Amino acid sequence: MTDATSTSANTPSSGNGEASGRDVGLVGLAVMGQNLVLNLAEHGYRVSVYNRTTETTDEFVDRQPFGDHIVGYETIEQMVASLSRPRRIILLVKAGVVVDKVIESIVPFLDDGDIVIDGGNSLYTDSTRRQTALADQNIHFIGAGVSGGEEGARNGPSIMPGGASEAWPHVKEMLQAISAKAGPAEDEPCCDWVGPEGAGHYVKMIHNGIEYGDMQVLAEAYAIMSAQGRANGEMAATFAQWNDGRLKSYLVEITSEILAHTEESGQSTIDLILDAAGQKGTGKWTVISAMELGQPMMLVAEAVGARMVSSFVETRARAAEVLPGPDASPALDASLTLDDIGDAIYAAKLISYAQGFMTLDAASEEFGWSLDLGSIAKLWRAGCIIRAVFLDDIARAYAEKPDLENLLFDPFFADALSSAIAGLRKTVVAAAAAGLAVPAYASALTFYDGFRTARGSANLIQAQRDYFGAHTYERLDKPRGEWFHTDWVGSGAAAVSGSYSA
Ligand code: 2AM
Repeated sequence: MTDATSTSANTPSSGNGEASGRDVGLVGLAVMGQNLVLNLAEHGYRVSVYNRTTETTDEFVDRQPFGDHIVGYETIEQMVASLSRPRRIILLVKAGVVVDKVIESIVPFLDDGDIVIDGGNSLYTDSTRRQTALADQNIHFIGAGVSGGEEGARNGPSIMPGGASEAWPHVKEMLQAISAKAGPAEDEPCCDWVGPEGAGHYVKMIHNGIEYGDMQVLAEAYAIMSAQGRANGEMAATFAQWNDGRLKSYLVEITSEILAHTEESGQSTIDLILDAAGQKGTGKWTVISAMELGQPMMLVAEAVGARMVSSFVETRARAAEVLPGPDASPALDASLTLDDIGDAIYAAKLISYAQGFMTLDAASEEFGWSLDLGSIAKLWRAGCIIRAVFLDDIARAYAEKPDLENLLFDPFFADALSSAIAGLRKTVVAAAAAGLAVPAYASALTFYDGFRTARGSANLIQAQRDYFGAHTYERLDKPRGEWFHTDWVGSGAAAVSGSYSA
């Protein structure tokens, strides 16, 4: 790399004009882009911005309060030329082919060692591909997951950068400056290097999958409490109370506010919203990846599935007419307390995070990324949608034992789960008896019971596979790794007819 000045562009420039070059470029002035630019400018960075539609650039630059800390350019070439080297250019454009198009349009104006940071919601495999392709041209590519929505982008998101590690020293200070801060003194940046290739976007994808799960877990608590006849105000108060304890989190907090919100007429807004959930695909991507890695991220899978079922609005209305079941409201076990439901939320969440971290661990192994699971938990403590006190405990668990086999084996979580699991079980039983769908809770409980079963029923699956497909099986009375086939029909079910290597 021919590089370049130094890492000085990493710190905000002192404002001595264009001669020294501007600190950072940003392409894509939709909501996330605009807010990230304002955040950068507020931290003293001089940002050069470009948007395909120039009117958007002009309107934004005219309106913003940071003067020449934010300058708009009509062409990519001008924007690139305004930057000090190594140039740092953040892309916040629509995920998919647009990212490739924008990269193509920028690269001719870049020099060796310049840095392109994709802060959009790209699929991690695309980021891996882009990093490899740009490395061939001596351009450093960083795929950075950014979570926190509009508000996070403006005031401090969680940032999960991965890709060309050579570029990290040149962007570290800037990205950490604009990120959310966590920890007792709120001075620990929720931004740290995640790993090579598409690791940053992978971790962001898992974050989003977990977010689907957390949302479904809360929606099921709402469904149960509604079926128990509790008023929205009471539920709002309950969520607010939960937000004072171990469940303290952004999603619990906003759920309380949503349930308390009323229209001018006095009617609850929540009661007027169609019960059909949208999705943009990151939950589905998470589940696909987990499946590919052999990891049962089933709570998130149920959350994705529940959104799909919710979208069948007309079909559900017809099914409600013809498919019988208990009448949920009176049948729901009146003895199911708010504490039981709080336990169900906590236990289900814990199991979901354990599944998520199992997937991260497997991805780290499969892709050779050496992910630091404790550091990832730390990145999610503030700024992002799943931020919660809970993540401090996960970070602590991995800090104490970096090679922790499973989050559920951490003594704090094992203890917490053993006291909350009874509430989850009671909740699932009550909901099932009442005919109320609680896919996330039921899935969490089933995983828990399966995971803690030392001798399960898969011996029958193996026998069936061997019966119809001669797939062979291992035996309890022989060492692992020796494979046997039985001639089930011919010489009797007990006969072992051979041993095979795996
Ligand atoms: P626009 O304002 O010109 O539509 C999110 O959609 C961001 O991606 C917007 O800033 C949008 O620019 C940008 N974008 C979408 N498609 C694009 C394309 N084909 N080329 C460049 N930018 C694009």
